[in-house]
Amino acid sequence: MKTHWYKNAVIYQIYPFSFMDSNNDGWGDIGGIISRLDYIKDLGVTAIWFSPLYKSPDCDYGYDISDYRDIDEKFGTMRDFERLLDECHKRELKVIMDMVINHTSTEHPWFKEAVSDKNSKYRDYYIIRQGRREKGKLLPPSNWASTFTGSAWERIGDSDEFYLHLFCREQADLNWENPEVRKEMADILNFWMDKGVDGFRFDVFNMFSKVYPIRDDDSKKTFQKGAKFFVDGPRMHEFLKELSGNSLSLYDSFSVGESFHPSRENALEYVKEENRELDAIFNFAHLDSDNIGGMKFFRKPFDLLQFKKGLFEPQKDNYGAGWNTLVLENHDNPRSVSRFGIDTEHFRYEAATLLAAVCFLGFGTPFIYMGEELGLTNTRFNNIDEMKDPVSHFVYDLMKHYGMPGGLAFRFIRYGARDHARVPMAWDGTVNGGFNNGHEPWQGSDRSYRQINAEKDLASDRSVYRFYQKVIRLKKENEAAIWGRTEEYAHSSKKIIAYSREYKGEMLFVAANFSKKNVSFDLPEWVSGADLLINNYEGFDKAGKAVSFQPYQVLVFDKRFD
Ligand code: TEU
Repeated sequence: MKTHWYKNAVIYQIYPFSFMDSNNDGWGDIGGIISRLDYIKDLGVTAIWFSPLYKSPDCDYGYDISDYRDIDEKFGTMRDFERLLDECHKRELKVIMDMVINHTSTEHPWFKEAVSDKNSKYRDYYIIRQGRREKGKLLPPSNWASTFTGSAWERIGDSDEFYLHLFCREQADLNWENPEVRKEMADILNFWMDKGVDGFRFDVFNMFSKVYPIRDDDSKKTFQKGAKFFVDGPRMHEFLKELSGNSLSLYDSFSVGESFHPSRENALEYVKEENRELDAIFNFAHLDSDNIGGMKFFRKPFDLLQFKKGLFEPQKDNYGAGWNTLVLENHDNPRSVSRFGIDTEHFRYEAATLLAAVCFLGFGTPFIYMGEELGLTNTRFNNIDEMKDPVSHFVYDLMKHYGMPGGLAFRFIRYGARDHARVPMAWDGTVNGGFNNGHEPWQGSDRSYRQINAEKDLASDRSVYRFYQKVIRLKKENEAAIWGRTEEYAHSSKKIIAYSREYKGEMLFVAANFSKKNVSFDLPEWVSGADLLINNYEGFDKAGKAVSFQPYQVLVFDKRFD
């Protein structure tokens, strides 16, 4: 019986490589996570989403799985995982696992057998096609491009055949047309839910279905060659309904999908409750408001109107039909307080608290990425070799390949790199920020943990963590904050973001100045006499209905109209 617990939940994401290293080998691990569960519980969150913990050769740091039913030894054992599950549930923290089933690692036994035995049943677990010969040259089956640069096809040995990989060449796409593959996936989900896991985050779910027969993409304008043949494919809704029917709907589970450039129509269809596909999906449109065309490395001046459109559109579309998610950071994005044109140096606390209130009091379930609750900033990497993410290196090499000087290419990469989210967590000012007892971490950081860390923040009277506790408590206890319809105000303002949440005669009003200068904004009539619940400054300057908002000031009011 589904209780829809996620509708009144706040979810915390852990990237296990970088959270806490309990055996001092430089890699975060399950023992380390267990040692910090009270820190997470005290924040007030309801559930933890763990990025992949499964066996993986780490070409894409866990998002290339070689065994879906086992834990990678660097994180611990299956026994350790069961202890983690137990410790979480003891603290009434639900556990959400990351499920990467658009592709497997090429180290997965299925793939190894698929490419070594033409008659193996596993050959049809992947998308393997004959190459084309043009002027004697062997070309890939189609002109589809990988998301991580280059062709999406990799030749199998010296044969004329290729396998499809929409990400790294070490991540081979699964053939979801094959009912055996779909059954394998349902069985894997049930394996973990039988253990007590409460839900899943599905990696790039809307790429499962491809258009066949496979052919070239002749579109002139596309963000990725072939996308029209593998994004929101023709059998997506059928596959999700089947997966839900054979697994998710059999448990009180929660399912959230990471979508890859979904159409607005499909984004709604995936989450419509009557469709029984997914409970929610991630929408990232607002996170492209400081880059060109969704390419995080190509910076542009922050556009608050684009940010607001990306934040509010899904709230309006999904209200009354499905559920929504609210996210600013994850393991694929730089730190939010270091983006969006924010003057981080002078207003890190104000901006970090503004982002939390403005984003998480919207309609939907908030997702907080580890360290966001401390207002952690981007890392000052000195050169590309200090970065571990394959995408940073792929794009850096590509820029150099097209003649861009290394220094310039590095500056582009540094702005939008995923690496910023993957440096060790800053717990205190000791060696490696308290991530471990001194062993060099798998991914180095820039020692800013000496200034910004959990210990310092919790001891401060301007604590981002404590502000998050307040916002999370309001989000979980205020009916309008949970169930309310969102109505946007100041739609065309390039400095002010404001909206109300209305539910059964209760109104919440959130207003903020998303700039580094004072801005005056008239509060709506109905706000007069409302209770002020949140203010990230001491007091506020009001004359009549006009409030002079200080840089990155956010105010949250509540009013009951009985
Ligand atoms: O991300 C999919 C995705 O779209 C991002 O990779 C995005 O393209 C990337 O950040 C480009 O900068 C998911 C996972 O979240 C990501 O960590 C994996 O690398 C990817 O899928 C492949 O599994």
